[in-house]
Amino acid sequence: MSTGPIPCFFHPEQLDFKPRYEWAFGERIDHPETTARAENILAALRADPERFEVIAPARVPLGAIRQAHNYKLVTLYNTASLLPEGETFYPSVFPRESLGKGDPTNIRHAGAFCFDSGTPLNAQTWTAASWSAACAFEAAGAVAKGAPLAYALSRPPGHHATREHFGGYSYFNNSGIAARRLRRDARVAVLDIDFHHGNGTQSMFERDDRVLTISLHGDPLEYYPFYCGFPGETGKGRGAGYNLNLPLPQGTDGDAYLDALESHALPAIRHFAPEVLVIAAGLDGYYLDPIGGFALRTEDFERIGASIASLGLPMVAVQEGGYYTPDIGANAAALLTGLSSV
Ligand code: OKP
Ligand code: ZN
Repeated sequence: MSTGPIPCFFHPEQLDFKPRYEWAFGERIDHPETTARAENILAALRADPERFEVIAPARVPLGAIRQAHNYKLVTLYNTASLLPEGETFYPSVFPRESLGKGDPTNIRHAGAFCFDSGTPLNAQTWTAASWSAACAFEAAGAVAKGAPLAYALSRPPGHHATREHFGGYSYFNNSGIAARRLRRDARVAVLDIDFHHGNGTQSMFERDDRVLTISLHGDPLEYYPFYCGFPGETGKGRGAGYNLNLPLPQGTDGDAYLDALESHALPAIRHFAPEVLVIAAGLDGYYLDPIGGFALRTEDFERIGASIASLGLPMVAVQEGGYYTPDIGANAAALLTGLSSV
């Protein structure tokens, strides 16, 4: 499959958003979702122009966001765009008794559309999140038009965002937006290899029998998002049987990861027989990742990519997590090398 460079989508305004901190197990930490993540991946792509072509996406159509999300999220992020420069809103009250009552033109109601305290809003959130979604939408378009593989350098990430709520550093579900675009004329599988359970993507498609969702992730009893990602969540209604969760123990290394991938995830994908695959491509299973708990090495990302590529499907890889910035470029390139190896 050597048909020119891999189209890689990225827009420089994704770098305008700089979340400063979040809360982790009671401690205030520097926010792991930094601009350096995207800058370092971009540098790795640009270092190899024969293999990677970096392309700025067009704006994501609002209709594409509207299909995946309650439009109130768009209104809320546009409300946040009016925050004074340097001011950030961290939702800290999350109503459960009066869901749906939030007014998205009032920033103080942001907690009604959010499920955690690690996902701040400021004047740049909309800019970065909408370009991040645009990358995924365009990468899906490139594959729909015949590219065997396209990569969305989406940042901020997306796989925790549900139809109604943001959280987990995710504002729009980029992988879900890509899957929705492809779903119009194809059977789609979403394979989430981010260290964390893709709860947002699961919830978007759990009633859908046209989109198979699979997530391999750290045990949610120990790791974010804590309340979902268990094997018993297999889909609902007509989507029953079309969601697969594969929690793996802390310390999972490349061999154990490949074993889970090849004995459970890939057979489920083959059985579903999709026409296209979306990969929620988190790199936070890396052994040095500050918030992940697996033991994957750079070579393992290439092996994982090659294993997925053995399915022989067109693929859209959408960047999700990965927080050890010094090696994130090498890890992204390794995954893409594996994905383009068959
Ligand atoms: C995003 B992705 C709660 C602390 C939890 C959220 C982790 C989000 C990971 N305030 N931190 O890489 O899946
Ligand atoms: Zn993650």
